[in-house]
Amino acid sequence: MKFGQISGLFSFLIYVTVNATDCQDRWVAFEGSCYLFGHDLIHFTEAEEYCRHHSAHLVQVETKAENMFLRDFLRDFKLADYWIGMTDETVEGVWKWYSNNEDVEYFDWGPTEPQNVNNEDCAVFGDTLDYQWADVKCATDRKALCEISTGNVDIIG
Ligand SMILES: [Ca+2]
Ligand SMILES: [Ca+2]
Ligand SMILES: [Ca+2]
Repeated sequence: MKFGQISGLFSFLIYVTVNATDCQDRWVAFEGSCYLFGHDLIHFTEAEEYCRHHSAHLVQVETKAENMFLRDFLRDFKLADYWIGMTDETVEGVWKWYSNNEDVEYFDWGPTEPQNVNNEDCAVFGDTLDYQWADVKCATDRKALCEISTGNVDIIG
């Protein structure tokens, strides 16, 4: 393990300790939700399956506060693009949460996003956009970012 990884892990452990609430190991807490940052680069539907395997869904970003928390967290680790659990595959430009088909109401698109280049119907926190959002093709490889709200935490034990 390289020094950068060790110091990153150390920061992570401090972070988790300070914010420890009801989340399981490896999950990060913020305002009633727990988040899991996946390691593998996988397609959108595979990422959602990964989250469901953990009794969660791909992240749903409902508020500016939640968005800023996640962007700050991703920025500290500078890892990769992370899937957001929404799609406009049914009606172009109309974004719905993948898990419940409800309208997405808060957005934080990067400066030139979304462009729907060659039909981009999924979305990520963009590593090259300071973790603002970009639409991308669903069948591309990004990392999963799972969320479970505390209202659901009791079913994962
Ligand atoms: Ca949320
Ligand atoms: Ca689109
Ligand atoms: Ca795009």
